[in-house]
Amino acid sequence: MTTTEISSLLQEHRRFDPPGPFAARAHVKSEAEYRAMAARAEADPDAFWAEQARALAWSHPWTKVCDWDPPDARWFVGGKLNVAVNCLDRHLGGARANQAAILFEGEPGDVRVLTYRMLHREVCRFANALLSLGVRAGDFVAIYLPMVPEAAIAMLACARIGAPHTVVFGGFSAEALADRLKDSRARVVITADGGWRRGQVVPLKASVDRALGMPDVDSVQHVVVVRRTNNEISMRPGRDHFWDDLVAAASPVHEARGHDSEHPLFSLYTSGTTGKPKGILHTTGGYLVGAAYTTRMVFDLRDGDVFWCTADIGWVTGHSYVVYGPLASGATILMYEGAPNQPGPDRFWEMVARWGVTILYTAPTAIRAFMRWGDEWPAKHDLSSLRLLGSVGEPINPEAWMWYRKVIGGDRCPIVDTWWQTETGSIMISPLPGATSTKPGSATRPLPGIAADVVRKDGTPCGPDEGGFLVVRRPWPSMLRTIFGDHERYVKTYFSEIAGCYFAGDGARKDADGYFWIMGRVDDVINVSGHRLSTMEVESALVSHPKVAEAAVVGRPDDLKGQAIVAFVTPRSGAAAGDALAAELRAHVAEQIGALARPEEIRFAEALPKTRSGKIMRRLLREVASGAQTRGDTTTLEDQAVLEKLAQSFATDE
Ligand code: 7RM
Repeated sequence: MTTTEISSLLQEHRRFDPPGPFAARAHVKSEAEYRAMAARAEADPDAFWAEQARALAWSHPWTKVCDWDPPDARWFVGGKLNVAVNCLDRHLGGARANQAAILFEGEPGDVRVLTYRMLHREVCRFANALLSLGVRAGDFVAIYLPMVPEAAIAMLACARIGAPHTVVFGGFSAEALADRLKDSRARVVITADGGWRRGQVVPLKASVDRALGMPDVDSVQHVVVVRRTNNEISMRPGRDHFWDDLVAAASPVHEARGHDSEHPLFSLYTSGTTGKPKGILHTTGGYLVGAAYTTRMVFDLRDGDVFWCTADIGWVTGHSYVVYGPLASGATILMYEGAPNQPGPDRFWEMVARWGVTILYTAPTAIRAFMRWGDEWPAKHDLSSLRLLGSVGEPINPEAWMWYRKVIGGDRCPIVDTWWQTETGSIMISPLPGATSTKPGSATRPLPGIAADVVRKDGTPCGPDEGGFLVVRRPWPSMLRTIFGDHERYVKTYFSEIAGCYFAGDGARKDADGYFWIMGRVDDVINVSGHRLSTMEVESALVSHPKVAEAAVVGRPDDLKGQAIVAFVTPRSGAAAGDALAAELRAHVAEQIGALARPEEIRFAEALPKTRSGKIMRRLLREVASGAQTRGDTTTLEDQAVLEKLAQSFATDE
């Protein structure tokens, strides 16, 4: 955020109270109720979390709520439960059995509806199919699928048999997939022939084939292929199987057993400050307690809701609020495969009206795109089914917040701006829609049970409006347990910066009302359209190109994406800087990581500015990238004089 943006946030005084009719029916109905609940959680966290955990079905009771041996936590110790049973079997007893669990719409407009009973059968069949491939509890399974029902079915089937999944976003490249397969040592990959995106086929199976041919990708024994786009693919006999064939041969009956509360449920890779993405590991009991509790509280779920979280299952938001949280709560979810502007900019609004969506949860970057496309698109559709709106992934600017409230929510729906992370597993800071009065741009206050705070480097609390580090003082059930295969990095990244606290990597301030204003990352992580990327990751991709000698990547503020990637590149001698090389490098990054990491702008420089100790001066480059911006021209050769001058002005404090 720029200084002007921060000062405009400091002047944000608008407040919106929960609408009366909404509050009257809500789970938490008033500020007083919120305060009482938060105080109860604060006074006896174990009792509070035990109460939340009792909302789930356990096959064996826990003996201890939380075993906290900083920085290692175990939750509901000794307890056993099955996540798929909680999301499915538990709902089959009464009327919910025939209620829709998944409403699916593909990008081309094809529709499928699965009731809880149908979803349960599909999950049992696929669980048996995985067993028939030799998958056992503890084996990792990679999922590389478009947003189709099979994605949720595969996740739940893995959970059912205790095989942790690692979902890889379908927009990631073969190289990125290979890295994740190597690190997780997945035995099976579940993919599709392709997925639909803006009318084009995303050739997923071809990427899997390439990934499996890369050095050291040697753990995968089977590939399961969902037929989706019917494009031509190659199938290797013995290794590759069609989903349909496996499932046709599998029984729809599967007796699930409870898994230990601390049994790994999934790992999900996310960017940190180094080039190598880290596998964030979540476990069974605590994660599901967190996902279910927050879904109920933050989205105020009730019977009849149609919940649409627009995130892809490749991100943690898709894990917690497309699949696990809503299904554990017996909700009806809407799942959409494609782009928000295919075939037109009103695709979302047309779907909200047609499916009768009551809760919409999306990202600021999408909201800003809708704003730009114009009010006429939502205006064409009846959005009166909506009763609650949510935002996640990056700070939402007050202007977008106000637009969302007025144009989409008809000034009637509360907005929940939810702050959380892959690492936290579930929402941490958010309004309770029936209780919290909201301020545009603020995620408001921590949920009951969450001990979030803003502190100085020495761990002492910041005063009102004093910027500091966002931390969490006490463990919470859905916290990550480790970075897969690198516990030392877990300790160092999250529990070493600020003594005695979990450090989130974000800067924030609390205002005089105790409301949190998240200011963004304080590390080298950038947030592009709500997607986390590390500058190092993009730099490693750039320097792996033969024509690049050195590269430095920074984020610059972007009206639409939040941040845009700007790369400063020094070409190797003999390589000509220019549009052709820039295009080649952008394509190279897309191939190495995925299209979302493709730099918006590449600037060539004869040399990069460095400190005496040889560190690239990123802070300086950030200034250059956001200041001396030449629109449309992506390949400016940096003026060395400008860099040197700036370098001098920074040299003292970098
Ligand atoms: C859920 C998710 C996490 C990072 C986090 C923040 C930023 C997320 C908000 C937000 C301001 C929000 N997981 N972030 N939500 N910043 N307000 N409501 O996004 O692991 O992919 O990213 O995203 O910087 O640290 S994530």
